[in-house]
Amino acid sequence: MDEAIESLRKEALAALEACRDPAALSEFRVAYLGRNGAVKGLLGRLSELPPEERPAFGRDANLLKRELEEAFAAREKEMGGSGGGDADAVDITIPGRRLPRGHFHPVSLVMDEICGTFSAMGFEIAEGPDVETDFYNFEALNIPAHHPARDMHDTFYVSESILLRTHTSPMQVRAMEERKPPLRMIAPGKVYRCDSDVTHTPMFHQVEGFLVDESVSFADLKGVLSLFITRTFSPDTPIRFRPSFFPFTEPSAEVDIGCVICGGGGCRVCKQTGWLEILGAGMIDPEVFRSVGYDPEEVSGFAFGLGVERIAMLKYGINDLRLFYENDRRFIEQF
Ligand code: 2U9
Repeated sequence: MDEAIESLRKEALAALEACRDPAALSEFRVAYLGRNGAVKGLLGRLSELPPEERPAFGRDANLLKRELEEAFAAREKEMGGSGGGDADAVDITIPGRRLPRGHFHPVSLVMDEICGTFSAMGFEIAEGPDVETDFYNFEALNIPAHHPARDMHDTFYVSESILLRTHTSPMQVRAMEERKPPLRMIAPGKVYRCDSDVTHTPMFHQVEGFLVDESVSFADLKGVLSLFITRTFSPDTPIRFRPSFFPFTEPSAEVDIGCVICGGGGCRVCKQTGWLEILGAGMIDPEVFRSVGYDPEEVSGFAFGLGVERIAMLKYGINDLRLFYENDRRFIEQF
C-alpha cells in the first residue's frame, strides 16, 4: 500500500478513536470523509501519479474510504449517537433552520383596519355564507327578477334560486329579520361577480354596513362615513358626496375623496378629475324595510358598501389588481 494512504489510515483511525462526543464525530466526518476531506484529497492526487501506479493507488484509496466509513459507523453506534452520517439520528448541536416569517396579505390588513374603525363606532361584525339564496341576495334588497344586477353575466348561479353572493348585504337582511332596531352592523367578506378584466376579478372583498334606528338621517350617514374616511386615509382628506342610484337605498350617493396620488391636481389614476370614488351609500329603501318586517314609518337607517381591494390599492399605491391574487412573497412581504 502507498505510504501516504497507510499514514492517512493510521491518522484517521487514531482520530476516530479519540472522538468522545457527537460533535467530535461530526468534525471527523467532515475532515476525513467529507466532500473536501482528506480521503477525497487523496483521490484527487491520482492524476499526479504515473499512469502505471494509478490503478493500485485508486483501489487502495477506495478501500481506505470504505474502511473508514465502516469504522465511523461502528464508532457512531458505539457512542449511541450520530456524527451526522445516520439519516435517522438527530445531531442536537446543529443550529435549527430559520423558518421564513409570514406576512399578512394587504387585503387582510385593510379589512382588519376597516373592521376596527367600525367596531370603535359600536358596529357589530357579522359573517355569513358565500352561497346564498336568490331571496337574500336580491329579492329582499329590492332587486326584482327583471333587474339588470341579476343578469347571468353578473351572477354565478348554482341553481335557479341558489347563487354565489354578489354582495355581503344578505347577512344584514338576515340580522334585520331576526332582530329589532336599533342595529348597527358591518358585514365583511368575499363576494363573487361574473366579471374579469384588468380592473375586475370574479372574486373580491367587500365591507357593507348599515345602521337602523328611529330618526336616522343622511347627516348621520355623512358623520359616520366621514369619520371612517379620515381614520382610513388622513384627517384632512377632502370628501364629497355625489348623488347616485342603488336599488336598496333612496336617496343614494357615491362618496369621493381627494385623489391620494396627485393631491387633487389631476392625474392618470383620478382621470384628471382630482377625485377618487371609494364608497357607495344611501338611506335604506322603505321596500327593504318592508321585506324584513320593519315599518318604514317607524324606523329609518343608512347603509354603505365598499370594495376592500380598491381601498388597499389607494392606501398603499398598488397599481395592478392582479398583484393581490398572485401570492408572490416579494409583494406580500412589503406590507
Ligand atoms: C342592507 C340594505 C342596504 C349596502 C350598500 C352600496 C351602497 C354600494 C358598492 C361599493 C363598491 C359595492 O364593492 S362595491 O362594488 N356598494 O355602493 N352598498 S349601499 O346597502 C345595503 C346593505 C344592507 C340591509
